Amino acid sequence: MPGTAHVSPDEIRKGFSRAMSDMYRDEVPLYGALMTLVAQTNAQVLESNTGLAEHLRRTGEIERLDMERHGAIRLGTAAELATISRLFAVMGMQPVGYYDLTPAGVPVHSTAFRAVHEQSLQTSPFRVFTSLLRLELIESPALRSFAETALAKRSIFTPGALALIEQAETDGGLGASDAEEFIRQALETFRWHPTATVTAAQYRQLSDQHRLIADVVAFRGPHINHLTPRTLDIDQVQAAMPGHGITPKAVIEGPPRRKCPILLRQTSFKALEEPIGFTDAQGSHSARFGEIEQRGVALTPKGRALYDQLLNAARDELGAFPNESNATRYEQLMEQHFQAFPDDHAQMREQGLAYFRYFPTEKGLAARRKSDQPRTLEGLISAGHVAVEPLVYEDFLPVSAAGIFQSNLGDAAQSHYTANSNKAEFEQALGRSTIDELQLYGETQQRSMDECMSMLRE
Ligand code: OOG
Ligand code: NI
Repeated sequence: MPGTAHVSPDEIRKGFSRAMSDMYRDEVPLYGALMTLVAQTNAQVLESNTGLAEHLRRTGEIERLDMERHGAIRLGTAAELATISRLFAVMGMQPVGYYDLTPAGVPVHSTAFRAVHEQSLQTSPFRVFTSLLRLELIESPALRSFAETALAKRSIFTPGALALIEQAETDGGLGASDAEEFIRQALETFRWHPTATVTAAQYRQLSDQHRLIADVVAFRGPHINHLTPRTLDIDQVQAAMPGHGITPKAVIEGPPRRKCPILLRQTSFKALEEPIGFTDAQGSHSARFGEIEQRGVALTPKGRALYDQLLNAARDELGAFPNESNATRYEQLMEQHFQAFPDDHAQMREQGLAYFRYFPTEKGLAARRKSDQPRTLEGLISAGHVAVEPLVYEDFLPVSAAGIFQSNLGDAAQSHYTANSNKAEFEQALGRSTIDELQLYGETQQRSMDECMSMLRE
Protein backbone atom coordinates (compact mmCIF):
# COMPACT_ATOMS: atom_id res chain seq x y z
CA MET A 1 0.00 0.00 0.00
CA PRO A 2 1.63 3.26 -1.01
CA GLY A 3 2.22 5.62 1.86
CA THR A 4 2.34 2.83 4.44
CA ALA A 5 5.63 2.67 6.33
CA HIS A 6 7.65 -0.47 5.79
CA VAL A 7 8.99 -2.54 8.66
CA SER A 8 12.78 -2.76 8.49
CA PRO A 9 14.06 -6.15 7.22
CA ASP A 10 16.17 -6.33 10.40
CA GLU A 11 13.02 -6.24 12.54
CA ILE A 12 11.37 -8.92 10.39
CA ARG A 13 14.47 -11.14 10.86
CA LYS A 14 14.39 -10.54 14.61
CA GLY A 15 10.73 -11.55 14.77
CA PHE A 16 11.31 -14.55 12.54
CA SER A 17 14.27 -15.76 14.60
CA ARG A 18 12.16 -15.58 17.76
CA ALA A 19 9.22 -17.39 16.12
CA MET A 20 11.57 -20.10 14.82
CA SER A 21 13.10 -20.58 18.26
CA ASP A 22 9.65 -20.90 19.86
CA MET A 23 8.56 -23.42 17.24
CA TYR A 24 11.71 -25.52 17.64
CA ARG A 25 11.47 -25.48 21.42
CA ASP A 26 7.95 -26.89 21.16
CA GLU A 27 9.08 -29.51 18.65
CA VAL A 28 12.37 -30.51 20.35
CA PRO A 29 12.25 -30.06 24.16
CA LEU A 30 16.00 -30.82 24.48
CA TYR A 31 16.68 -27.60 22.58
CA GLY A 32 14.88 -25.75 25.39
CA ALA A 33 17.03 -27.55 27.97
CA LEU A 34 20.17 -26.58 26.08
CA MET A 35 19.03 -22.94 25.84
CA THR A 36 18.54 -22.80 29.59
CA LEU A 37 21.97 -24.33 30.22
CA VAL A 38 23.63 -21.87 27.83
CA ALA A 39 21.86 -18.88 29.40
CA GLN A 40 22.93 -20.00 32.89
CA THR A 41 26.53 -20.53 31.79
CA ASN A 42 26.67 -17.17 30.02
CA ALA A 43 25.35 -15.39 33.11
CA GLN A 44 27.99 -17.13 35.25
CA VAL A 45 30.81 -16.28 32.86
CA LEU A 46 29.75 -12.62 32.68
CA GLU A 47 29.62 -12.43 36.46
CA SER A 48 33.02 -14.02 37.07
CA ASN A 49 34.82 -12.40 34.13
CA THR A 50 34.15 -8.67 34.37
CA GLY A 51 36.82 -7.96 31.75
CA LEU A 52 34.95 -10.00 29.17
CA ALA A 53 31.66 -8.34 30.14
CA GLU A 54 33.28 -4.95 29.58
CA HIS A 55 34.58 -5.95 26.14
CA LEU A 56 31.20 -7.31 25.07
CA ARG A 57 29.51 -4.16 26.30
CA ARG A 58 31.82 -2.01 24.21
CA THR A 59 31.19 -3.98 20.99
CA GLY A 60 27.45 -4.28 21.71
CA GLU A 61 27.62 -8.10 21.59
CA ILE A 62 26.23 -8.32 25.09
CA GLU A 63 22.87 -7.06 23.83
CA ARG A 64 22.63 -9.56 21.00
CA LEU A 65 23.91 -12.56 22.97
CA ASP A 66 20.56 -13.87 24.22
CA MET A 67 18.98 -13.83 20.79
CA GLU A 68 22.04 -15.10 18.97
CA ARG A 69 21.53 -18.39 17.14
CA HIS A 70 21.93 -20.12 13.81
CA GLY A 71 19.89 -22.84 12.16
CA ALA A 72 20.39 -25.19 9.22
CA ILE A 73 18.29 -26.55 6.36
CA ARG A 74 18.95 -28.83 3.38
CA LEU A 75 17.27 -28.18 0.03
CA GLY A 76 16.70 -30.45 -2.93
CA THR A 77 16.51 -28.29 -6.07
CA ALA A 78 17.93 -25.19 -7.69
CA ALA A 79 14.46 -23.62 -7.74
CA GLU A 80 14.09 -24.14 -3.98
CA LEU A 81 17.43 -22.48 -3.36
CA ALA A 82 16.58 -19.50 -5.60
CA THR A 83 13.26 -18.94 -3.81
CA ILE A 84 14.70 -19.35 -0.31
CA SER A 85 17.24 -16.68 -1.27
CA ARG A 86 14.35 -14.32 -2.08
CA LEU A 87 12.55 -15.29 1.14
CA PHE A 88 15.62 -14.56 3.24
CA ALA A 89 16.17 -11.27 1.39
CA VAL A 90 12.83 -10.02 2.76
CA MET A 91 14.47 -10.38 6.19
CA GLY A 92 17.71 -8.69 5.15
CA MET A 93 19.66 -11.96 4.88
CA GLN A 94 22.11 -12.52 2.05
CA PRO A 95 24.15 -15.54 1.00
CA VAL A 96 27.63 -15.20 2.45
CA GLY A 97 30.40 -17.68 1.64
CA TYR A 98 30.51 -20.95 -0.29
CA TYR A 99 31.13 -24.25 1.50
CA ASP A 100 31.85 -27.45 -0.37
CA LEU A 101 31.20 -30.48 1.82
CA THR A 102 31.82 -33.21 -0.78
CA PRO A 103 35.51 -33.70 0.18
CA ALA A 104 34.21 -34.73 3.60
CA GLY A 105 31.81 -37.25 2.10
CA VAL A 106 28.65 -35.16 2.43
CA PRO A 107 26.88 -34.73 -0.95
CA VAL A 108 25.97 -31.04 -0.56
CA HIS A 109 27.33 -27.57 -1.10
CA SER A 110 26.21 -24.66 1.02
CA THR A 111 26.09 -20.99 1.90
CA ALA A 112 25.06 -19.07 5.02
CA PHE A 113 22.24 -16.53 4.81
CA ARG A 114 22.84 -13.69 7.25
CA ALA A 115 22.81 -9.93 7.71
CA VAL A 116 25.94 -8.27 6.35
CA HIS A 117 26.26 -4.89 8.06
CA GLU A 118 27.40 -4.61 11.70
CA GLN A 119 24.37 -2.50 12.60
CA SER A 120 21.98 -5.07 11.16
CA LEU A 121 23.87 -7.87 12.89
CA GLN A 122 23.44 -5.94 16.10
CA THR A 123 19.63 -5.96 15.70
CA SER A 124 19.61 -9.68 14.93
CA PRO A 125 22.58 -11.93 14.11
CA PHE A 126 20.30 -14.82 13.02
CA ARG A 127 21.95 -17.03 10.36
CA VAL A 128 20.84 -20.08 8.41
CA PHE A 129 23.39 -22.58 7.06
CA THR A 130 21.69 -23.62 3.82
CA SER A 131 22.75 -26.69 1.86
CA LEU A 132 21.79 -27.85 -1.62
CA LEU A 133 21.82 -31.57 -2.32
CA ARG A 134 24.04 -32.56 -5.25
CA LEU A 135 21.75 -35.07 -6.92
CA GLU A 136 24.32 -35.74 -9.63
CA LEU A 137 26.27 -37.65 -6.97
CA ILE A 138 23.60 -40.36 -6.76
CA GLU A 139 25.19 -43.22 -8.67
CA SER A 140 22.14 -45.23 -9.70
CA PRO A 141 20.31 -43.51 -12.61
CA ALA A 142 17.00 -45.05 -11.52
CA LEU A 143 17.33 -43.74 -7.96
CA ARG A 144 18.49 -40.34 -9.20
CA SER A 145 15.46 -40.01 -11.42
CA PHE A 146 13.17 -41.17 -8.59
CA ALA A 147 14.68 -38.45 -6.36
CA GLU A 148 14.25 -35.82 -9.07
CA THR A 149 10.62 -36.76 -9.61
CA ALA A 150 9.86 -36.73 -5.88
CA LEU A 151 11.45 -33.30 -5.48
CA ALA A 152 9.71 -31.91 -8.57
CA LYS A 153 6.34 -32.80 -7.01
CA ARG A 154 6.81 -30.90 -3.78
CA SER A 155 6.26 -27.25 -3.10
CA ILE A 156 8.04 -26.10 0.05
CA PHE A 157 6.61 -22.57 0.23
CA THR A 158 3.04 -21.65 1.10
CA PRO A 159 1.13 -19.63 -1.54
CA GLY A 160 0.89 -16.88 1.09
CA ALA A 161 4.66 -16.74 1.54
CA LEU A 162 5.22 -16.60 -2.22
CA ALA A 163 2.72 -13.76 -2.60
CA LEU A 164 4.31 -11.75 0.21
CA ILE A 165 7.83 -12.27 -1.19
CA GLU A 166 6.62 -10.84 -4.48
CA GLN A 167 4.86 -7.97 -2.76
CA ALA A 168 8.01 -7.11 -0.78
CA GLU A 169 10.04 -7.15 -3.99
CA THR A 170 7.59 -4.97 -5.89
CA ASP A 171 6.92 -2.47 -3.09
CA GLY A 172 10.42 -2.48 -1.62
CA GLY A 173 9.23 -3.82 1.75
CA LEU A 174 6.29 -4.93 3.89
CA GLY A 175 3.99 -3.00 6.22
CA ALA A 176 3.50 -4.12 9.83
CA SER A 177 0.61 -6.55 9.41
CA ASP A 178 2.03 -8.03 6.20
CA ALA A 179 5.37 -8.51 7.95
CA GLU A 180 3.65 -10.45 10.73
CA GLU A 181 1.80 -12.57 8.22
CA PHE A 182 5.05 -13.13 6.30
CA ILE A 183 6.70 -14.50 9.45
CA ARG A 184 3.80 -16.92 10.01
CA GLN A 185 3.81 -18.08 6.39
CA ALA A 186 7.61 -18.36 6.08
CA LEU A 187 7.79 -20.44 9.25
CA GLU A 188 5.74 -23.19 7.57
CA THR A 189 8.63 -24.00 5.23
CA PHE A 190 10.81 -24.96 8.21
CA ARG A 191 8.26 -27.01 10.13
CA TRP A 192 8.74 -30.70 10.95
CA HIS A 193 6.38 -33.20 9.28
CA PRO A 194 5.90 -36.56 10.99
CA THR A 195 4.79 -38.04 7.66
CA ALA A 196 6.95 -38.79 4.63
CA THR A 197 6.03 -38.62 0.94
CA VAL A 198 7.55 -42.01 0.05
CA THR A 199 7.07 -45.68 0.98
CA ALA A 200 9.23 -47.32 3.64
CA ALA A 201 11.10 -49.24 0.92
CA GLN A 202 11.78 -46.11 -1.11
CA TYR A 203 13.03 -44.39 2.04
CA ARG A 204 15.39 -47.31 2.68
CA GLN A 205 16.81 -47.08 -0.84
CA LEU A 206 17.43 -43.36 -0.53
CA SER A 207 18.92 -43.80 2.91
CA ASP A 208 21.22 -46.60 1.73
CA GLN A 209 22.60 -44.19 -0.85
CA HIS A 210 23.17 -41.55 1.84
CA ARG A 211 21.10 -40.70 4.92
CA LEU A 212 21.21 -37.08 3.95
CA ILE A 213 19.57 -37.83 0.60
CA ALA A 214 16.68 -39.53 2.41
CA ASP A 215 16.40 -36.58 4.78
CA VAL A 216 15.80 -34.24 1.85
CA VAL A 217 13.96 -36.34 -0.73
CA ALA A 218 11.53 -38.26 1.51
CA PHE A 219 9.89 -35.22 3.09
CA ARG A 220 7.51 -32.42 2.17
CA GLY A 221 9.78 -29.62 3.30
CA PRO A 222 13.25 -28.66 4.55
CA HIS A 223 12.59 -28.97 8.30
CA ILE A 224 14.99 -26.94 10.39
CA ASN A 225 17.43 -29.58 11.65
CA HIS A 226 19.03 -27.64 14.52
CA LEU A 227 19.11 -24.23 16.18
CA THR A 228 22.34 -23.24 17.87
CA PRO A 229 22.66 -20.74 20.72
CA ARG A 230 25.95 -18.90 21.31
CA THR A 231 27.79 -19.62 24.54
CA LEU A 232 30.65 -17.73 26.14
CA ASP A 233 32.28 -20.96 27.40
CA ILE A 234 31.73 -24.03 25.27
CA ASP A 235 33.89 -26.34 27.43
CA GLN A 236 31.79 -25.54 30.47
CA VAL A 237 28.54 -26.28 28.63
CA GLN A 238 29.99 -29.46 27.06
CA ALA A 239 30.97 -30.70 30.53
CA ALA A 240 27.56 -29.86 32.01
CA MET A 241 25.51 -31.44 29.19
CA PRO A 242 25.45 -35.07 30.48
CA GLY A 243 24.14 -33.86 33.85
CA HIS A 244 21.18 -32.38 31.98
CA GLY A 245 20.38 -35.54 30.06
CA ILE A 246 22.17 -34.42 26.90
CA THR A 247 24.98 -36.51 25.36
CA PRO A 248 27.44 -34.39 23.38
CA LYS A 249 29.61 -35.59 20.51
CA ALA A 250 33.15 -36.65 21.40
CA VAL A 251 35.17 -33.64 20.24
CA ILE A 252 34.58 -29.92 19.99
CA GLU A 253 35.03 -28.81 16.37
CA GLY A 254 37.24 -25.87 15.45
CA PRO A 255 40.27 -24.40 17.23
CA PRO A 256 41.36 -25.55 20.71
CA ARG A 257 40.48 -23.62 23.89
CA ARG A 258 42.45 -20.35 24.11
CA LYS A 259 42.59 -17.14 26.14
CA CYS A 260 41.66 -15.17 23.01
CA PRO A 261 39.10 -17.26 21.10
CA ILE A 262 39.42 -17.35 17.30
CA LEU A 263 36.79 -18.20 14.65
CA LEU A 264 34.26 -20.70 15.89
CA ARG A 265 34.09 -23.71 18.22
CA GLN A 266 31.07 -26.03 18.03
CA THR A 267 29.70 -29.17 19.58
CA SER A 268 26.42 -31.00 19.12
CA PHE A 269 24.28 -33.74 20.60
CA LYS A 270 23.14 -36.65 18.51
CA ALA A 271 20.06 -36.56 16.33
CA LEU A 272 16.89 -37.96 17.82
CA GLU A 273 15.22 -41.07 16.40
CA GLU A 274 11.69 -39.89 15.56
CA PRO A 275 8.60 -41.83 14.44
CA ILE A 276 7.63 -41.30 10.81
CA GLY A 277 4.53 -42.33 8.90
CA PHE A 278 5.64 -43.53 5.48
CA THR A 279 2.93 -43.78 2.84
CA ASP A 280 2.58 -47.52 3.49
CA ALA A 281 4.00 -48.18 6.97
CA GLN A 282 5.27 -46.76 10.24
CA GLY A 283 9.01 -46.28 10.71
CA SER A 284 11.50 -43.77 12.01
CA HIS A 285 14.04 -41.19 10.88
CA SER A 286 16.69 -39.14 12.62
CA ALA A 287 17.53 -35.65 11.48
CA ARG A 288 17.07 -33.15 14.24
CA PHE A 289 19.79 -32.43 16.75
CA GLY A 290 21.14 -29.75 19.07
CA GLU A 291 24.32 -27.73 18.84
CA ILE A 292 26.11 -24.94 20.69
CA GLU A 293 28.82 -22.63 19.52
CA GLN A 294 31.38 -20.18 20.88
CA ARG A 295 32.45 -17.37 18.58
CA GLY A 296 35.84 -15.66 18.52
CA VAL A 297 37.68 -13.14 16.40
CA ALA A 298 37.43 -13.20 12.57
CA LEU A 299 40.73 -14.01 10.87
CA THR A 300 42.29 -12.28 7.87
CA PRO A 301 43.33 -14.40 4.87
CA LYS A 302 46.77 -14.70 6.49
CA GLY A 303 45.30 -15.78 9.84
CA ARG A 304 42.91 -18.18 8.15
CA ALA A 305 45.76 -19.78 6.19
CA LEU A 306 47.63 -20.32 9.45
CA TYR A 307 44.51 -21.80 11.07
CA ASP A 308 43.97 -24.21 8.17
CA GLN A 309 47.63 -25.21 8.19
CA LEU A 310 47.67 -25.98 11.93
CA LEU A 311 44.32 -27.80 11.83
CA ASN A 312 45.47 -29.96 8.93
CA ALA A 313 48.79 -30.71 10.61
CA ALA A 314 47.05 -31.85 13.80
CA ARG A 315 44.56 -33.99 11.85
CA ASP A 316 47.28 -35.50 9.68
CA GLU A 317 49.21 -36.47 12.76
CA LEU A 318 46.10 -38.02 14.31
CA GLY A 319 45.76 -40.04 11.10
CA ALA A 320 42.03 -40.69 11.57
CA PHE A 321 38.70 -38.92 11.80
CA PRO A 322 38.44 -37.51 15.38
CA ASN A 323 36.10 -39.77 17.39
CA GLU A 324 35.46 -41.09 20.89
CA SER A 325 38.49 -43.35 20.98
CA ASN A 326 41.06 -40.73 19.96
CA ALA A 327 39.43 -37.57 21.40
CA THR A 328 42.05 -36.98 24.13
CA ARG A 329 44.95 -37.41 21.72
CA TYR A 330 43.25 -35.10 19.22
CA GLU A 331 42.89 -32.42 21.89
CA GLN A 332 46.58 -32.72 22.79
CA LEU A 333 47.65 -32.50 19.17
CA MET A 334 45.49 -29.45 18.61
CA GLU A 335 46.89 -27.69 21.70
CA GLN A 336 50.40 -28.53 20.58
CA HIS A 337 50.07 -27.35 16.98
CA PHE A 338 48.15 -24.20 17.90
CA GLN A 339 51.06 -22.99 20.06
CA ALA A 340 52.17 -21.46 16.77
CA PHE A 341 49.10 -19.18 16.70
CA PRO A 342 49.64 -16.11 18.95
CA ASP A 343 47.12 -16.13 21.81
CA ASP A 344 47.16 -12.39 22.28
CA HIS A 345 45.07 -9.74 20.50
CA ALA A 346 47.89 -7.20 20.21
CA GLN A 347 50.16 -9.74 18.55
CA MET A 348 47.40 -10.94 16.25
CA ARG A 349 46.83 -7.34 15.19
CA GLU A 350 50.52 -6.58 14.69
CA GLN A 351 50.95 -9.70 12.58
CA GLY A 352 47.80 -9.00 10.55
CA LEU A 353 46.13 -12.27 11.57
CA ALA A 354 42.72 -10.97 12.67
CA TYR A 355 40.17 -8.18 12.16
CA PHE A 356 39.43 -5.60 14.86
CA ARG A 357 37.10 -2.73 15.71
CA TYR A 358 38.22 0.60 17.12
CA PHE A 359 36.42 2.64 19.79
CA PRO A 360 37.30 6.05 21.28
CA THR A 361 37.86 5.87 25.05
CA GLU A 362 36.78 8.49 27.63
CA LYS A 363 40.36 9.64 27.75
CA GLY A 364 40.45 9.97 23.97
CA LEU A 365 37.21 11.97 23.86
CA ALA A 366 38.47 14.28 26.62
CA ALA A 367 41.65 14.97 24.65
CA ARG A 368 39.84 16.07 21.46
CA ARG A 369 41.34 19.15 19.81
CA LYS A 370 44.12 19.28 22.45
CA SER A 371 47.58 20.05 21.11
CA ASP A 372 49.14 16.88 22.49
CA GLN A 373 46.55 14.57 20.91
CA PRO A 374 48.44 11.85 18.98
CA ARG A 375 47.97 12.07 15.22
CA THR A 376 48.07 8.48 14.10
CA LEU A 377 45.83 5.55 14.98
CA GLU A 378 48.78 3.67 16.44
CA GLY A 379 49.71 6.71 18.51
CA LEU A 380 46.12 7.02 19.76
CA ILE A 381 46.05 3.34 20.71
CA SER A 382 49.26 3.45 22.70
CA ALA A 383 48.17 6.66 24.45
CA GLY A 384 44.96 4.89 25.53
CA HIS A 385 42.72 7.15 23.45
CA VAL A 386 41.46 4.28 21.33
CA ALA A 387 40.38 0.80 22.52
CA VAL A 388 40.79 -2.13 20.16
CA GLU A 389 38.25 -4.96 20.25
CA PRO A 390 38.17 -8.21 18.25
CA LEU A 391 35.65 -8.30 15.38
CA VAL A 392 33.51 -11.38 15.93
CA TYR A 393 33.46 -14.18 13.32
CA GLU A 394 29.95 -14.39 11.82
CA ASP A 395 30.41 -17.38 9.51
CA PHE A 396 31.06 -21.14 9.48
CA LEU A 397 33.97 -23.53 8.94
CA PRO A 398 33.77 -26.30 6.34
CA VAL A 399 35.78 -28.89 8.29
CA SER A 400 33.69 -28.23 11.41
CA ALA A 401 30.45 -28.34 9.42
CA ALA A 402 31.50 -31.71 7.99
CA GLY A 403 32.19 -32.95 11.54
CA ILE A 404 28.74 -31.80 12.66
CA PHE A 405 27.05 -33.47 9.66
CA GLN A 406 29.02 -36.70 10.22
CA SER A 407 28.34 -36.96 13.93
CA ASN A 408 24.67 -37.06 13.11
CA LEU A 409 24.88 -39.40 10.18
CA GLY A 410 27.08 -42.01 11.83
CA ASP A 411 30.38 -43.29 10.50
CA ALA A 412 28.59 -45.70 8.23
CA ALA A 413 27.51 -42.73 6.16
CA GLN A 414 31.07 -41.83 5.20
CA SER A 415 31.23 -41.68 1.41
CA HIS A 416 33.97 -40.78 -1.00
CA TYR A 417 33.11 -38.41 -3.81
CA THR A 418 35.49 -37.46 -6.54
CA ALA A 419 33.32 -34.54 -7.69
CA ASN A 420 34.90 -31.12 -7.77
CA SER A 421 33.69 -28.19 -5.82
CA ASN A 422 31.33 -26.26 -8.04
CA LYS A 423 30.72 -22.74 -6.84
CA ALA A 424 29.63 -21.55 -10.30
CA GLU A 425 26.89 -24.17 -10.42
CA PHE A 426 25.78 -23.31 -6.89
CA GLU A 427 25.54 -19.62 -7.74
CA GLN A 428 23.64 -20.39 -10.91
CA ALA A 429 21.09 -22.31 -8.83
CA LEU A 430 21.00 -19.49 -6.29
CA GLY A 431 20.33 -16.94 -9.02
CA ARG A 432 23.03 -14.59 -7.75
CA SER A 433 26.61 -14.65 -6.50
CA THR A 434 27.59 -15.35 -2.93
CA ILE A 435 29.27 -12.59 -0.92
CA ASP A 436 32.90 -12.92 0.12
CA GLU A 437 32.94 -12.85 3.93
CA LEU A 438 36.50 -11.50 4.08
CA GLN A 439 35.44 -8.43 2.18
CA LEU A 440 32.66 -7.83 4.73
CA TYR A 441 35.07 -8.05 7.67
CA GLY A 442 37.48 -5.70 5.92
CA GLU A 443 34.68 -3.17 5.33
CA THR A 444 33.45 -3.32 8.92
CA GLN A 445 37.00 -2.84 10.22
CA GLN A 446 37.53 0.14 7.91
CA ARG A 447 34.21 1.76 8.91
CA SER A 448 35.09 1.40 12.55
CA MET A 449 38.51 3.02 12.02
CA ASP A 450 36.95 5.90 10.09
CA GLU A 451 34.19 6.48 12.65
CA CYS A 452 36.61 6.31 15.54
CA MET A 453 38.98 8.83 13.95
CA SER A 454 36.21 11.23 13.08
CA MET A 455 34.80 11.09 16.63
CA LEU A 456 38.22 11.98 18.00
CA ARG A 457 38.80 14.75 15.48
CA GLU A 458 35.45 16.54 15.47
C1 OOG B 1 24.44 -28.34 8.67
C2 OOG B 1 25.70 -28.68 9.41
C3 OOG B 1 26.63 -27.48 9.50
C4 OOG B 1 27.39 -25.85 11.31
O1 OOG B 1 27.10 -25.23 12.34
O2 OOG B 1 28.56 -25.94 10.90
C5 OOG B 1 26.30 -26.54 10.59
C6 OOG B 1 23.47 -29.48 8.57
O3 OOG B 1 23.61 -30.50 9.27
O4 OOG B 1 22.53 -29.34 7.76
O5 OOG B 1 25.21 -26.27 10.94
NI1 NI C 1 25.18 -25.68 12.98
